[in-house]
Amino acid sequence: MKLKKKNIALIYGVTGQDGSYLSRLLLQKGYQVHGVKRRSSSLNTKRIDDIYEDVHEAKNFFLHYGDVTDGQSINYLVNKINPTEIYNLAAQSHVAVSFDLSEYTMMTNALGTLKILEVIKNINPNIRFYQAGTSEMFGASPPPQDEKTSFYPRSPYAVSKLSAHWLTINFRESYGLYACNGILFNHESPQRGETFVTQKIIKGLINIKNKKQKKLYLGNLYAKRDWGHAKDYVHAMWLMLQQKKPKDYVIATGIQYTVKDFINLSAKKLKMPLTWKGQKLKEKAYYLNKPIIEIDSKYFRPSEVESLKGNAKKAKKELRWKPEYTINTLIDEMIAACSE
Ligand code: NAP
Ligand code: G4F
Repeated sequence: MKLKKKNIALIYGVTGQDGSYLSRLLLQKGYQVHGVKRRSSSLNTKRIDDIYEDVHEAKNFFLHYGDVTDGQSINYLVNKINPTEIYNLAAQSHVAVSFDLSEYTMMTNALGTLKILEVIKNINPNIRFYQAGTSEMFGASPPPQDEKTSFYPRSPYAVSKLSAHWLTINFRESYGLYACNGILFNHESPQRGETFVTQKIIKGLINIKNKKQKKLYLGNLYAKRDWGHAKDYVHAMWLMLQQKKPKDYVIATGIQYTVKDFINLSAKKLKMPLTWKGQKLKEKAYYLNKPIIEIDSKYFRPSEVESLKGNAKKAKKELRWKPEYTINTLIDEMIAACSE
C-alpha cells in the first residue's frame, strides 16, 4: 500500500491571531506544523502556549526562529523542513502604524513575501503557498467588494499588501506555482491584538465597568467594517490550498457595521446603557451620567478606508466555505474571554 505523504505546513506569523487558529486547525487535520517566531526580548508566544510541545519531545508542532526579511533563514528552513504548504501570515499588520513605519511595513509585507516566493521557486515549486491579502487593498473602492473590484489602497500597509498580492499572481503565472491570495475582510477573536478597534472597545468597556479604567479614547466612529471570526477565516485559507487550481478569493460575511454600532452592541451585551451626545470631535458616550468614550484625533488616520463590505460568493461556491459565527457570537466570545 502506498503511504500518503504527511502534510507538513510552515507558518510565517504563527504567533499572531490567525497563526494561532491556523496551527490548531492544521494539527486537528493531522498535519505536522512548523511555525516561525521572531526573536524578541520578551516572550511572544502566549497565543500558542497551550499547543506548544517541548522541543525535546515534539512530534507535531515545532517552532523555529526566523523572519521574513531574512532570505537566508527562509532558504534554510524550507530546505530543512521540506513543507508541502507555506502560509505567509507574517506582517506589520496595523494600518495606523504603517503610516509611521512605512519603510519597515513595505520591507516586511511586500519584500518578505517576495523572499518566500523566490525560495519556493528555487527549492521546490510544488510547495503550495497562501498569501494573507486584505480588504484594505480595496480602500476607496465602494462596497460591496469582490474579486473583480478595483484596488485603491489608502495606506502604506495596503500598498505593501497589494504589492505582495501581485507578486503572488506573478509567480503563479510566470512559474506555475500553486500560490493563492486570500483577500480577507476584518476578522477578530479573543486572540485579537489589543490595539485593533474591536478588542480595544471590548477590553475598554469591561475595564470601565470594573472601575479599572475611566475613559476609552477612540478615533473615527463612522468607519464601516465587515467583521468575521478568525476561526472561520483560517478555515478558508486551508481550503484555498486544497483545490485543483490556485485562485484568489474574497472572504467576508457580507454584513457591515460602523465602529459606533460595534460599541453599542458590545455595551448592550455588557449591560452598560450608553447615551451619545455631541458631534464630531466633541461626540461622547455617557454611562451612569459620566462620559466614558471620547474622541482623540490622534486615532484618526491620514487617509481612512470608510466602507468595507465583502461579497464572498466565489468562495462559497467553489470552496464551499461559509462562516459559522455572527457578529453576536463573535462579541459574546470576545467578552467571555475578556471576563475570565
Ligand atoms: P497579527 O496578529 O498582527 O500577527 C502578525 C504575525 O506576523 C505575528 O506572528 C508577528 O510576530 C509576525 N511578524 C511580523 N513581522 C514579522 C517578520 N518580519 N517576520 C516574521 N514574522 C513577522 O495579524 P493577524 O491578525 O493574525 O493577521 C495575519 C495576517 O493576515 C497578516 O498578514 C495580516 O496583515 C493579514 N490580514 C489580517 C486581517 C485581520 O482582520 N486580522 C485581515 C486581512 C489580512 P510577533 O508576534 O512577533 O509580532
Ligand atoms: O481595528 P482596526 O485598526 O482595523 P483595520 O484598520 O480595518 O485593519 C485590520 O483589518 C484589515 C482588513 O480589512 C487588515 F488587513 C489589517 O491587518 C487589520 O487587521 O480599525 C478599524 C476601524 C478603522 O476605520 C479605524 O479608523 O476602526 C477605526 N478606529 C476608530 N478608533 C480605530 C480606533 N482603530 C483603532 N485601531 N483604534 C482606535 O482607537
